[in-house]
Amino acid sequence: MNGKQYVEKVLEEVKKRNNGEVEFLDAVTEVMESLVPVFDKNPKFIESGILERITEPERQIFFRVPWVDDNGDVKVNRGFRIQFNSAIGPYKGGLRFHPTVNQSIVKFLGFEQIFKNSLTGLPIGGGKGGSDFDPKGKSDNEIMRFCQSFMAELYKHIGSDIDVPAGDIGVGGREIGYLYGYYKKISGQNTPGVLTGKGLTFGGSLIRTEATGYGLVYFTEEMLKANGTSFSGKDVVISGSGNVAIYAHEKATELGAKVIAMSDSSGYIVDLNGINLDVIKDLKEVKRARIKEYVNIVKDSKFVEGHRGIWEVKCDIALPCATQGEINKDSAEILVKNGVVAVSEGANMPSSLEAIKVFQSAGVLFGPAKAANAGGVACSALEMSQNSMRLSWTREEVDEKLKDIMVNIYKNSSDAAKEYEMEGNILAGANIAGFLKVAEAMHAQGIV
Ligand code: NDP
Ligand code: 2IT
Repeated sequence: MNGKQYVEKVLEEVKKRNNGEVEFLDAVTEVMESLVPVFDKNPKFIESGILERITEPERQIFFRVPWVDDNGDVKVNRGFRIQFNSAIGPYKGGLRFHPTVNQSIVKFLGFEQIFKNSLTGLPIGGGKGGSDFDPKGKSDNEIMRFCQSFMAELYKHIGSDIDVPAGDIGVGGREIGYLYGYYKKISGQNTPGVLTGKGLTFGGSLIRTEATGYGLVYFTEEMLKANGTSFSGKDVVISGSGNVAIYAHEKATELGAKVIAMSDSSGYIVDLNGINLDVIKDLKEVKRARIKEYVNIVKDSKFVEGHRGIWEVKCDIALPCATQGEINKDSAEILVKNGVVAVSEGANMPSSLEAIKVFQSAGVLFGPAKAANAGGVACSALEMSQNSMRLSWTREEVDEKLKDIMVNIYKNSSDAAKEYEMEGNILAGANIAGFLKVAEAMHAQGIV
């Protein structure tokens, strides 16, 4: 069986077994299509059934999360943790609290995480979790009670050498604090390495908050440099206005770019003078307000309802940092028509498979999520190292390590693309480089 036949055969089985899980199947298809030449060159991976095994989670945990709201009403949400692959280290990946969370979403995120974590060069396996709980409009006490109920089940399955969750959409420093406090109480263990993204007073790492956004910009700058350009003087559009978007704005601005549009799920703002990040931080990090309030504070800015329209704002660089599926084929065509030079993904799977094809055939530089947004989990792994050593590195030390990791991810992805005769295709290169390390580890460990 050659590489193409093997990939087609396994893809067929995966589609049958995971029927209807659109996001998961998209993520698997994207990775597997890049791997055909890898199997032609390494038939041993076919013999040891790497694809059949890597596409099936090692363990999936679904659980009830009951909690009581401020009115005394009982609410029930569903909790998920997918322990996808432990070949190169403990399961590692975030928790997402958002009403859209379901089995397919958690599985696509966990699957992506396997390759992303491998690309960081650090010893972390792939996992992901979350709940269909909606944190919007909830009081701090409701958030705390929910986090405690969620952890009351999750704690049985995690540990600093087993599975190490962190944040994602709807889970930030506040939630990680509540989750950690309750873990400690019911497990009786003070092992900070069980969660990352912790507060700085109880084992958190400097730069973890900034890491995904900063890392995205470090990676993208490297991609731009390799193509004779840079962020300097560029107009940038960033979707979202959460953790990733805010720190992508901060670093892109530091490198001389101007961020002219940002969004939340209600709509987007445009400020051609450059969006004032202090205002955004105050609205989003402190007040947990909606982005449309920006226009009441900063004159000459505008708000447009609906989040998809943001891609109609003419820009040189687009950084999707909100959620999956936010750039479809039509949006991609508009970006290309308006002369976009680079699209680099802060969110996980923000571009549809069709949108990616539009960028690639137009020669747009494309930074795929699993490479471009790996800075967050990389810094989480640095947090785990500091926790193990019971030491903390300075801001400068962590930032330097983060930058090196992102530069290496670009280099390894670019080199792998070249080696497999797809020069310039960073998507294929990232899939191949991420896969090879995990596949070697799985092969060496036998059929488990
Ligand atoms: P946050 O919860 O901090 O922010 C999410 C942002 O995206 C908000 O502005 C939110 O708007 C917007 N958003 C969420 N869902 C939708 C939707 N369905 N339509 C439009 N806008 C939406 O999350 P993060 O910044 O942490 O995560 C953003 C993306 O980055 C996700 O894809 C995540 O998986 C990915 N990521 C995060 C990492 C991390 O370390 N945090 C690491 C790597 C990737 P609203 O407030 O209106 O919901
Ligand atoms: O998608 C991601 O990489 C994250 N949400 C970060 C995971 C982590 O463990 O820091």
